[in-house]
Amino acid sequence: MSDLGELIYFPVMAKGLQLACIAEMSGLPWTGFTVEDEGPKSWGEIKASGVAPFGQMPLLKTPSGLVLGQSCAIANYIAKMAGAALEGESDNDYALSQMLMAEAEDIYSLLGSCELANWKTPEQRESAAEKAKTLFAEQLPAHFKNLEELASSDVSDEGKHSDCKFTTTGHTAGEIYLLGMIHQAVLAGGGLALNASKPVRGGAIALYYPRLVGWYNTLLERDEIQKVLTGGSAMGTFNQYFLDTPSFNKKHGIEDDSGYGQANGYGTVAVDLAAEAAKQKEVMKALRKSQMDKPPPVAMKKDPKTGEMVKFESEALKDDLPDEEVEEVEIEIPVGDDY
Ligand SMILES: N[C@@H](CCC(=O)N[C@@H](CS)C(=O)NCC(=O)O)C(=O)O
Repeated sequence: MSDLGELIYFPVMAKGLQLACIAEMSGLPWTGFTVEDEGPKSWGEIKASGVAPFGQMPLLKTPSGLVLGQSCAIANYIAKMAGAALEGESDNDYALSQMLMAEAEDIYSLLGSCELANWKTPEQRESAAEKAKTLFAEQLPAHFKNLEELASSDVSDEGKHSDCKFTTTGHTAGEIYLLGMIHQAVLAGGGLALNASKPVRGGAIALYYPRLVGWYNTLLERDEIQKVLTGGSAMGTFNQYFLDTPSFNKKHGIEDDSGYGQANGYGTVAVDLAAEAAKQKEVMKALRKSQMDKPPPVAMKKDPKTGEMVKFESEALKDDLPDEEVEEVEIEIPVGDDY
């Protein structure tokens, strides 16, 4: 069984979590460590030694003596060593895995652009607060929507999704890489967006992204992934890198939570449709109310003496205007299922 080598990174999830998960899922032996503050295992000394090809981590020192930089290259090298277990069972699996790895990098860039890292100051975070709101309310849901459409599942008669995955196996290197990034987005406040639900016929509630959520939960629960997340892998504990607002506020002694991280799960375009539907519903409600609060100008009433129904005309509501021509207009209200 070939050895993968030694993985080195900072003690934060950022670009390390995914690689440790992929290494663990390879089933191959590997070692690793997260850098220390001082000494030969510190980033200062490693960087100064010049071994890092781009002066950055993560790094993988392979058994042949090669030092690899760049996360995607490391992920793909590990996948090649593991074969079908991480590259999938077909060329299509391999291609999808590559596509999902690139998609995961895009999600990481989005997270990185919103000043959510654990070392940012409250001022830096505040300066990107609007950007972060857009990320959680619109950009992430748009990514989730695209991913949902790429995923497959078995659906039961009751509409329950099982065997949710993107490739034949559901755990190619690209899928594991994506899992790591989505998990970091969830920890930073994206859980609401990922688990967003909508009312459906029959009073039930359905997830917006059932296949994506099914795949995410299944993979997340795997022993290998849990081992990494609970600090049991060769890399030890990975601290959360992108912080959710409550954790950030706690860290900085800030009391108020601005409500950031709220998401509706519709995605960019559908937000407008949803707002439109809500507006139309309000208009209809107001119209109905204004009609029902008034007695009709003409109605039938029971004559107390004869007991017969007679026409009753309200003097107060009578006017001298000619009758209006009523045009039949059909109001179309968008329904959630089409979003
Ligand atoms: N494209 C690279 C980016 C690596 C990177 O940005 N590494 C950062 C930490 S996440 C780093 O090593 N920073 C320390 C430094 O530049 O000295 C990858 O995906 O591996």
